[in-house]
Amino acid sequence: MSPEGTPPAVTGDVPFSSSFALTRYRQEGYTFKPPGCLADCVPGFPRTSSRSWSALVGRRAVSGRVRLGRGPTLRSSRKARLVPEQLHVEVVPWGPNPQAVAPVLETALGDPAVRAALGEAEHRVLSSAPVISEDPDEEPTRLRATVYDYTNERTLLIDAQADGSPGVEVSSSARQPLPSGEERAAALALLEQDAELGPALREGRLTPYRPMPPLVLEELPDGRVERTLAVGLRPQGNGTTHEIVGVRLARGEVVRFDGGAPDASLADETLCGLTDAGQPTVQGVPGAARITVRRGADVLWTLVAVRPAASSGTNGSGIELRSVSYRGKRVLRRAHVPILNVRYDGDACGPFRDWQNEEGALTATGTDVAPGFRLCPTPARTILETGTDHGNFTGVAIHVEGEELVLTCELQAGWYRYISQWRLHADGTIRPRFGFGAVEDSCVCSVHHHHVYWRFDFDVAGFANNAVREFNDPPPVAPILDADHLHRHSQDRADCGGRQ
Ligand SMILES: [Cu+2]
Repeated sequence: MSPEGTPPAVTGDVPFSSSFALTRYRQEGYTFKPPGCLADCVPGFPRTSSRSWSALVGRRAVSGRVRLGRGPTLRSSRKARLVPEQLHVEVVPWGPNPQAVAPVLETALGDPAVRAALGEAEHRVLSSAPVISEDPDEEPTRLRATVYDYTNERTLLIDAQADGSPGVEVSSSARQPLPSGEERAAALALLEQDAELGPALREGRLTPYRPMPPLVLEELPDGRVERTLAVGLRPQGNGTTHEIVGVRLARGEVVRFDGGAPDASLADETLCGLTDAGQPTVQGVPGAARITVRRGADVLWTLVAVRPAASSGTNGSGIELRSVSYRGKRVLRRAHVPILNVRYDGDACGPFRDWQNEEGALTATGTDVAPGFRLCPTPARTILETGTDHGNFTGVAIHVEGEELVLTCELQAGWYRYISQWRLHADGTIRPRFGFGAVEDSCVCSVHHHHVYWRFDFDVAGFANNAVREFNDPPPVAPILDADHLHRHSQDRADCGGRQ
């Protein structure tokens, strides 16, 4: 959200702001609520206003609700009509079993093609996860291990068949993947041996934390990047100074920066943000679930939810919904947040492009129903409710609040904490929400804005007759367009690769 309360920009090929889609949506008995914010770590940061959404889609599109049909048991008395039968939620695992992924990839790593590519290079497996299919109805058939080759400063992607059948593919990339937990631990172990910083770290006078950016991407003359993990060192008094340093695992080298922090970051005396529990996070692991919401015999919602740690996109996309149907009719092919940026006023820090595939802990008590999914009788408590990012569960907490199914997950990106949440009402309303927080650091003392880009691929009652209508407020300036608010496109899904 921008601070002006304007609606989020939307990427993708979908009729997100389409009055056609919304009209159709309503005709089918659904309503769609604006994406919105739960909170923000910047005081005075406004939440999304209903006005801004009305401006986006027109007031008529969001006014009114569609009444639910009532089951026969609800007609027996006036009281029964006022108290609908409780919603029942069923969750079953979907996609590859996490326990099956590791052995398949372990075998793949021993493949001659992989051994030839790695040779004697020093390397580390950073993540192992299924490759999410573009088709939301298709279960993943490939698994991918992401390996960093420190000797040659490159990333190797090793793809194997999920069922363990032969056929390993190896490709290399100059892209720097996010550090893994094991890699961060190795960096910290190296820092503890540093002649200048080691004693203060070992004695607890400096506390390590995860800063932004997570990696320092300085290019070598040949265009490669020497992999350098950023580590924040928070002072605990006793004459220590706040600093963000770089650790080069390949050389076993610690890099100190002029001004105490790499470009685009800041390490000064002032710290803002909530307490950092420093708990382990979860990234790059499988986990998806098929969820069914019923009231009595009526099936209201069916969908597949992918945990953020397994979500699609270059940097993940939060809790990803796929194949969402309401009362037996398809509503969304996919809905997620593929892009999340942070911009500081005057570029005091950043800008940063954050990732949505690293899960932090929240507090959720209930039953583990699928890998990374916990069904709870009470709402999950995140950093926004507790004021700390300490928790007892990493994954997606599911609970029913009144007439809504609520999916909640807490995400981490450096010092940022995000809440990815979806609310699906029994009356067909979908409310995507996002929450913002941060743990102690220097950058977030400055005014900044989190920009959340939702991507909604609507397939209301199927994908036929798709159309895109874009509403701009304020209207674009002529002659770019016709200076009208409403800009129409027509789009035939079959022209975009087609799908069934
Ligand atoms: Cu913030």
